[in-house]
Amino acid sequence: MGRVHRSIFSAALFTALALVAGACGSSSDDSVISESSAAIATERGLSEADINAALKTYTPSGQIDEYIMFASGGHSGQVFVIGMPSMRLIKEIGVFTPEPWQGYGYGDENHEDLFAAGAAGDEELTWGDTHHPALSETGGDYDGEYLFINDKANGRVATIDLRDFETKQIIKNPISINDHGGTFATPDTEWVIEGGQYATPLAWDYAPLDDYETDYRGMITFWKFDRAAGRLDYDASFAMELPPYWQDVCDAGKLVSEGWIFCNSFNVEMSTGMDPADPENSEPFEAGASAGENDYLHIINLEATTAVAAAGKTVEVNGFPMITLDTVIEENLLYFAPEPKSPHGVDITPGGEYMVVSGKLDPHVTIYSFEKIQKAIAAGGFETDQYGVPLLAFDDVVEAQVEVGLGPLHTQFDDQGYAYTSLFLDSDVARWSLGGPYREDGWKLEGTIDVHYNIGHLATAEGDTVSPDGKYLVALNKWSLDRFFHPGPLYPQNFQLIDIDEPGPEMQLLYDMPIGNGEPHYAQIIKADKLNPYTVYPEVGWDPGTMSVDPDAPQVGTEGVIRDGDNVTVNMTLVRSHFTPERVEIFEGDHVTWNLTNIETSEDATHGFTIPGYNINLSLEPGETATIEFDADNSGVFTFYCTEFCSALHLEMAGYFLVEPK
Ligand code: CUK
Ligand code: CUA
Repeated sequence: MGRVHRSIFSAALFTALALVAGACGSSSDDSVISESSAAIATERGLSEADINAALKTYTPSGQIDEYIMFASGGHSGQVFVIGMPSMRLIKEIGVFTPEPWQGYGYGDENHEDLFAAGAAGDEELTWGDTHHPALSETGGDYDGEYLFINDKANGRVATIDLRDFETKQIIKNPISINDHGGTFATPDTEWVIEGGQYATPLAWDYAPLDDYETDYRGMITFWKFDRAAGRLDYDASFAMELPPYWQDVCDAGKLVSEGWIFCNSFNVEMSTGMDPADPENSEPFEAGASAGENDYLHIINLEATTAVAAAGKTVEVNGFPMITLDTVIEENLLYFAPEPKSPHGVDITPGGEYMVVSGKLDPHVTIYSFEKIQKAIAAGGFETDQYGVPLLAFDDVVEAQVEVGLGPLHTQFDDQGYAYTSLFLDSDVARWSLGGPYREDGWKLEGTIDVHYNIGHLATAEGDTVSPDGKYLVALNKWSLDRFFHPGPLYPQNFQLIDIDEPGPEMQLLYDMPIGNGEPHYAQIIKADKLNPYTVYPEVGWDPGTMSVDPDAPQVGTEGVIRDGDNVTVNMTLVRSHFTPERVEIFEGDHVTWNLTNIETSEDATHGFTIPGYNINLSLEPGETATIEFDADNSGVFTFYCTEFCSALHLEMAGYFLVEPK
């Protein structure tokens, strides 16, 4: 695993550099560029592979990355936006956790509303565990308009608008306290799937673990997406009750399998963990939940399911429609197929023909055929599980198994008919060839590449669409050990960029990017030119909550302080380098509504606004309006100021907020 240092510069490397210099068209200085570059390479002990990697990733100042990766931020509760191949962090989008730079969650009424909507009952939640980002799709390809993400810890989903890369919606699942297998979008983003994880009684209810098999339930929730509104439509959404297996990661069928949803599961054993009162007759989860040879791939007929929900064949649980397990079975909405040894992840091939599942404790990937699944369903005559769900026979539905290595987890695809599976235990990525319509030499391992270390998900460019780009793969590694300076005992995660362009067994490691802020799980990678975000908000007085002009937003000439009894309204504009008004004088106990508009129309002319001692902090992007509301309970003199160094006289962009004691 040690890297090779070459102190003596090789002839091959010199040639490589000369060729590059030639390719740049500066033929007259070839030798000059090569020699000086060679000297640097020698001094730094870089190998030829290092130089190639540098040439493939170095992105000169002013050059925009070809791809943008949206990575979940794990227990940061956020989403990371990363340019590829440079692997530069461009933004951390505040989602489930307040984010101070964006002024996200520090008084702005829009954000207060978001966090209130995401509360679990009376409990406001200020963090999440983001796992699976899902870009909106049109015809099975990313369209660059929206991004969804789940909060595994608290069972929530969020919607992010990619016009301004801001979170617009947080929904708390009314039935399930946690989730995992979400979010996944159907090929036209009609539905956003939130799969479950740890079974619990429905609607966050109580039931003793002794009643696990009768009172605990699994869950999958179907959120209807209203693209015109840019929101998940709570009132048009519904849930499906499932047996209390631990549903895990899901994927939506596409092309030939469009209209179906696939989720893997584990703990079909229905282990309830170690019972301290009865250690002789119970087992810890790690043993109990992986005792059996098989778990169940969940195969859900989405079209039939949405029809059943639309027909009102649901019950209300915590005010939310749910298709009961009995109805699921009666209406033939769900089928199971055995999956080997503690599966994790199900990924659908670009054409939708195959479902790839990995068993964490099985060195194979198992490939199911959608055609065979349909034949088996049509043939009927099934066995069932103990709840009565039809169980398809393994041999009837499996197309192939490929031995890839130890601890296989997740799979992605490229444009050459290869699949890539992460191997947690081996710390490798396996490249293997798809069969059927993809490659003649199908269903065999091509090669592996070391990653550092303990890889979870991986992501290829547009790798879970109907038309993957290939080219790059990112390994999302959990441990970084000897890769970086270690900042104390909490080590960063390691994103490794890998070149997958050349067919065959070889792949090339290009770059290591430390992630020092949470543990990303999944990522999606979109061609940058599919994104079309605003440079400034379209009009001055723009409310990012409604994505339209707020007619009441302060504008030049309408600034001032208005008193109505104990209610004070402040209307303020911001422009380089002053607030209007600069003095706000009120009385202790007043209720304050403070409206602000950044009246700038220049790119990047953002102003901040903070009132010390009141935990108020906003970021106002060009054109943006925001409102804060609070009770002025603390008397004194408070110096508000602009927190963005916006101009030469930025320090003068300040004012006095005087709260006179009663
Ligand atoms: S999960 Cu973390 S490595 Cu939440 Cu998709 Cu597999
Ligand atoms: Cu505006 Cu500093």
